[in-house]
Amino acid sequence: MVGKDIKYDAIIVGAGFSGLYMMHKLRKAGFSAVVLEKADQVGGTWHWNRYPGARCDIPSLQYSYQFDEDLQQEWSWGEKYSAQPEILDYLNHVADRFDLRKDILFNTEVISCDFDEDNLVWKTVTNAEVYESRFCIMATGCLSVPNKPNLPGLENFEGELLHTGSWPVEPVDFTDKKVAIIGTGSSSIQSIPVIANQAEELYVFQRTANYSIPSNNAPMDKEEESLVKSRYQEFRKENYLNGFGIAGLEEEALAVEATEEDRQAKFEKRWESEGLGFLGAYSDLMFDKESNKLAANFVREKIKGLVEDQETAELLSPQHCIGGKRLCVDTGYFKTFNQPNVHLINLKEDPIKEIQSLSISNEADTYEIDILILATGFDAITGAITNIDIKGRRGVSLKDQWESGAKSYLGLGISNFPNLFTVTGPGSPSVLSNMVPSIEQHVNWITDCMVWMAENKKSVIESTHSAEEEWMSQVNEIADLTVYKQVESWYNGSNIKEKSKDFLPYIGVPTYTEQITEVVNNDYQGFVFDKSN
Ligand code: N01
Repeated sequence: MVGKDIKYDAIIVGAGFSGLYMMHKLRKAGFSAVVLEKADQVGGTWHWNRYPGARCDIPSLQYSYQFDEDLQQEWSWGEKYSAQPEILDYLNHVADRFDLRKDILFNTEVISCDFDEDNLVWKTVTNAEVYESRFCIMATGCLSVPNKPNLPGLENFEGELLHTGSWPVEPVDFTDKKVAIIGTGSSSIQSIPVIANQAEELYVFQRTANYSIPSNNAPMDKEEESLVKSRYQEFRKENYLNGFGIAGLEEEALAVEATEEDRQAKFEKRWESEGLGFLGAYSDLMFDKESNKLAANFVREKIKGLVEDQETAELLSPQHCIGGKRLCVDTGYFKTFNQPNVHLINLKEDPIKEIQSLSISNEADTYEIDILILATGFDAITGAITNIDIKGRRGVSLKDQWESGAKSYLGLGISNFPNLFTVTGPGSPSVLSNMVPSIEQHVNWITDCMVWMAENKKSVIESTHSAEEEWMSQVNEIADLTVYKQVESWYNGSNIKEKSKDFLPYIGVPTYTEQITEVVNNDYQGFVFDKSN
C-alpha cells in the first residue's frame, strides 16, 4: 500500500505492549511497518522497570492481551499479580509467537520525526538511519521517561546511582550495603520491602506519604483462571463497561449514605482482598470529598496498626485525597518500617541539603551510603513524545505546540501533525484504565482508520484544532467532578516543575469508548482528510 518511493506505510516507535500489537495488527491488515526500539529487546516499561519487587498491580488475567483467543487460552500466569520477569517473558513469548522480531530494529533510538508536506511523508531520524513512512505511530508509553530531579550535589555522588525506571539488567546486590531511596510512589513502595531484607541500612527519603493497599498477592487460583477462560471474551467486555476498565470496581452504593458499620465492613473486605479495587468499595469515593475522607481515614487507621512506632506511622500517613495520586499496592510496605535497619526521613520538614561522594546530608544529619536509588517517577504521559523532536506542518514543533498544555483529539491525533497517531496519548483513559485493553482499543482504532483511508483513497488524516480544544475541555470538565484535580500528581504534570499543569487522562472508559466509536460512525468527525496547506 506504500507510495512509490516510500519504504513503509508506518513507523512504530517503541516495542512494548503497544508497539508489539501495533506491528502485528498492521501486518495482518496488509500494511508494511517497522518498529524502532531504543532498547536491545522488547518489553518497553517491563524491560526498563526491573527494580526489585516490580510487579503489576492489575490482576494478570486482566493485564494481558485479548486479541488472540489461542494466546489468552494457552498462556498461564503463575500469580494473581505478575512480577516483572513473568510479564517480560509473556511479551517475549508474544514477539516470538507472532514472529514480530523480524520487523523490530533494536538499539534504534528515534531522535526526530519531520513531516514533509510536499511529499506527505514522515522522515524519522534515528541514531542509525533515516526512515520514510506515510504514518508515524507513537507507541512510546505513558511512563517511560525517568524523572531525574536536580538534587544538590548529585553529580558528586561516587557510589552506585540507580533509577527505578531504568534499572540495570544485571541484578543489584544490596547485601551489607547502606542504601538510600528517594521518593515514595509505587516503584519505591514495591521495592522497599525487598531491599530492606537485604541491605544493612535503608534510608527512605519521603517528601509526600502515599496511600497503599495490600496486594494480597497469591499463586494463581486455578479455579478462577478456568472460570475466566471459559468466558474470556465476555469477561473482557464486562470490564470495558467499568469506569476504569478493571473488574471489581463496579459497586453502586455511596459511602456518604452508608452506615459506619457497613463502611467498615466493606473497606475491610476490600483491604483484605482487592488492592486497587479498594477504591471500588463505593461509587462516590473519587467524586465526593467527604466519601473520599472516609476511605482515607480507614487507611490511615490501618497504617497506625501496622507501624509500631507511632511517630513513624504518623509520618507515613498521607493527608491528601486517597487515589488523587495513583493509589499504590504493596507487599508488606508499612510493616517494613518496623525493621531496625529501615529509617524514614521527612523531606518536607528537613530537605536534602547536599549529596556528597558517599553520603546525603540534610540539616539534622549526614547519612553514609553506598547506593542511591532515585524512585522519583517519570515525565509522564507526554514525556516520551516530546522527548523526540517532532515537527509537523510548517515545521511546527510539537514540544512548542504543547508548551502551554498538551492537547490532543481523543488521545489519538494532534492538529498540525498529519498521519501521526499516539497510542494512549493525552486525553485518553490510558493511565486511569487498565493499560493493556486501552492499548488494544487504540491499536484497533488506528488500524481500522488506516484501512478506511486506503479504501476511501484518502492520503492524510489530521484532527482539527477545534475538535482538540473541545475534547480537552471535556477531559477537564469530567476531572473537575472528581477529587483528582485537588491533588498534585503526575496526572496533572505537578511532578515536573517546567511542565504545564494540565490534567491529561480521560476519566471513564465506557463514555470514552462510546465517543471514539461515534467519531468513526460519523465519518471521523473532528478529523479532516487530505487538507491542503
Ligand atoms: O513515581 P511517582 P513511581 N525530591 O511519581 C518523589 C506506575 N507504576 O515510579 O509526591 C524528593 O509515583 C515524589 O514525591 P512527591 C504507577 O502508575 C506502576 O513510584 O512529588 N522526592 C514521589 O514520592 C505509578 O503511579 C506499577 O512529593 C521526590 C516519588 O518521588 C507510576 O508508575 C509499579 C523528588 C515519585 O513517585 C509512577 O510511579 C510501579 C524530589 N526532587 C509504578 N521528585 C505497577 O504496579 C520526586 N520525588 C503497574
